[in-house]
Amino acid sequence: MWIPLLCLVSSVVVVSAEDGSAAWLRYAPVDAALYRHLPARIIVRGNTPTERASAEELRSGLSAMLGRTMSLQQQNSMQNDDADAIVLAAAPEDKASGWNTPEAFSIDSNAQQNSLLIQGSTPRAVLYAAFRLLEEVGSEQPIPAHQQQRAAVAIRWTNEWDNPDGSIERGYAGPSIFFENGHMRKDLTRASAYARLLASVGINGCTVNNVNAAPDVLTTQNLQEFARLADRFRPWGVRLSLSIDLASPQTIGGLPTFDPLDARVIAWWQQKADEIYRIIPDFAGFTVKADSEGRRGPSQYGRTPAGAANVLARALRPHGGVVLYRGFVYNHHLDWHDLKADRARAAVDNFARYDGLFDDNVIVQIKEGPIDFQAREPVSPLFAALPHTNMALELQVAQEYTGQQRHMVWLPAMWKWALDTDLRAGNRSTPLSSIVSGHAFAKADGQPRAGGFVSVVNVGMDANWLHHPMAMANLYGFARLAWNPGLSLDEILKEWTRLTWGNDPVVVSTIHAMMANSWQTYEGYTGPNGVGTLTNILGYHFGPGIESAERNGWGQWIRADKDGIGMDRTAAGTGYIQQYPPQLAAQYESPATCPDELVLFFHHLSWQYKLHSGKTLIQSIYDQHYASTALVADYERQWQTLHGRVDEPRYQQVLELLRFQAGHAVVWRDAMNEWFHRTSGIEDAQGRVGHYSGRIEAESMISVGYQPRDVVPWETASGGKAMVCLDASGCSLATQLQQPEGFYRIDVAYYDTWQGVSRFDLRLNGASVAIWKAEDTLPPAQFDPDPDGQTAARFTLHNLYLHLGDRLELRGIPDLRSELIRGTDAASDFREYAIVDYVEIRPETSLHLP
Ligand code: GCW
Repeated sequence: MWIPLLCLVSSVVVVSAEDGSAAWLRYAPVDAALYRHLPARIIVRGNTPTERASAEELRSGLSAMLGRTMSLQQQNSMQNDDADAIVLAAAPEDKASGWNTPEAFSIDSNAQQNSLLIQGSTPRAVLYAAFRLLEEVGSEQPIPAHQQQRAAVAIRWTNEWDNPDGSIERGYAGPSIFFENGHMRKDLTRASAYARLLASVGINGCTVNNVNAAPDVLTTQNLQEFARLADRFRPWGVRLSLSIDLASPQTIGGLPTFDPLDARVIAWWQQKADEIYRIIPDFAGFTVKADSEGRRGPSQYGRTPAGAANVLARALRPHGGVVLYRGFVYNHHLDWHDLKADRARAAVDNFARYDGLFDDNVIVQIKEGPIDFQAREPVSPLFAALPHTNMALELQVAQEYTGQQRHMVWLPAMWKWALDTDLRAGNRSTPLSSIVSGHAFAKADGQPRAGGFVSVVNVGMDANWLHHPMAMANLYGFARLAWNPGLSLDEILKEWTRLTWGNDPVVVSTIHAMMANSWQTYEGYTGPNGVGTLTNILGYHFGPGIESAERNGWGQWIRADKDGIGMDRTAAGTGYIQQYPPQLAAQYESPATCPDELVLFFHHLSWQYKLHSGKTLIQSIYDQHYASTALVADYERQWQTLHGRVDEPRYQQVLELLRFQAGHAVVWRDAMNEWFHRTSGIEDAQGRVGHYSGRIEAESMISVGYQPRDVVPWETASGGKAMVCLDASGCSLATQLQQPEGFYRIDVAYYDTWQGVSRFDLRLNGASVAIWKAEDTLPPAQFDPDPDGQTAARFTLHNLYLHLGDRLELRGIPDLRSELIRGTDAASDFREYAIVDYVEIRPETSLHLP
């Protein structure tokens, strides 16, 4: 089966090496004949930095893709020399209303003159039109004779959770592109490149610092540093915004209070806003996290979110600025014993009563689910509870609970599912998309409310921005949905693929097949039936760590015991379901009408509960884990069919990540199934859980030097134990093959902890067959010194020919050097002990490409 494929691959043109930094702006050559009528001359009427950037982008992009030289001229409208030209013309921006006027553009061709007229409602809109044209050419799509587009909402922002020291909260792709050692980076080249990337998909605002804002963000000195960044953003139409600490009037203003309604505090905010606009004239506004996760807020003075937000909003209003006030306000010291306590209730409980009290330039920014970016959650009921308030949807491109840019997960599938959810507010059709675009609850004058789309992105210094090349599809998809939530997922994914990986139809269809259902697949091995991502919620949020959800104040409880699992959020339980409009509440209230994929979010069910699928809950959990890990295992094979069709460095990078994901998915599968099995006491009807063919626990191998160690939590090691080596010269584990002669695949489950670099040597009858290092370049994205669900890794060797009685030996050489902890000044005690969990020897089912 593989042979003809190899022949096919060899006939493909050689593709040049890339590092992913160009993302979807590669401007690779296209079939130029498709665009032979496109004029070679570009005329730009205006002279703002943004219009100049639009014209230059068009010139360089078209020249590169079409392989011909495009000329560029700046002309005023009087010259009227449009024949044989692409003409860019923008209306000036109205600063006062600009923040709430979605950009619009048109692209019209005039066959007689052979011209293309691009008109934008603002310079920024012209830029979007230019990028649109480039995307059409780049993806070899026809250029329509006439097209008109208008953004669904005016607020299309990213939030970057970057800290002044250069670290990024929940950042998985290297340090900040903005900050270093408490200051703005000297070299802001990457920041400019990022703004261009954002502009290319219509993002017009960027909050550049962590919502857990440093207290001194707003000092004059810092504002001057931010001004340098705003200068970099400006040509690309990206307005800079800042996360602020509501206590600033006290911490940096020297006032005795930060009570938002205190006259001195009000005056302080006004003066601060005036100062900001003197330094950054196009400043976009503030993002506010208050009274949440230990951050101080208005509740300290008995004031409301509306009271605090309006003080800020009034200070910003004369300058055209806005306040994005986050709805993520909850108590993380809840009492686990209280069956009525429920974190999911917090948003509605804390905000609904203030509906209508927020000023016009305040937007309440609400995460899509009531908890926190889990693998799946229902849509937050707060969206239906604020009909007289501007609302923005907060999503997370950063894959905090969804694989941290080490697992391939196409998140727009989740977002689209949320956007299409009809909340039935007022017993009428109100899909989430209509709410966040401001149409569902129009203002008294019939005009749509201000709406918005915001995503936490957390790009870093990794050349390709997000570490996993496929993660960039999430940034692209977020932006495209923010521009037009009506776009189809297929359209978005295929367009991203064409621009990122090329127009080869095999590439486009293969990547589509791999990614389209990857969210549901990830959900299948990490958090079934709406229970939440069963990760270590007290730490990394990456690998399995099921019971970390229970018995603490954070309220991500799953309430599992031998009888069943799930939070009871019905009227008899926490009452959360009643926060939804009546029709949706009625649907969710009974397990009989609640969709299977959400049922554990709302209900406490027995393990033997029969789902709509006809399976018992427990069997469905087992089955979903096996089915989804099998799908992940197949990604590698699918990707290998593209070898030679995409450039080698990016090919290899994705291949390695997919291999890691396949192994880590098995870690998840076994941890989850073992835990559910032990907790429920119910056998897997198919006999898989607890019975792993060919698996030999490290602790039962013939050991020289290795010693057993308990792993915490137990389910993250097979049998709850692993073997560690404390001998600098190395240790070994051996076994003799009990199976008949043939081709085998060998999987070694080991732990790759940060810092050290352990080495492994797999030997057959004394001769080395594979050598590898545990060098933590893949998992985890964050520091973890222990063997657990975050550091569990896997090495696979295919096609090893073995005979009965062969001796297989694994040598592990630990790293006992004491080093500095990466990125800190602390000396490391966290050496790496070449830790091994098990070895699996299974017959090879099909021959594998090397
Ligand atoms: O998801 C949680 C994260 C925190 C984050 C918080 C928030 C910035 O674990 O790291 O803090 O949400 O959204 O404010």
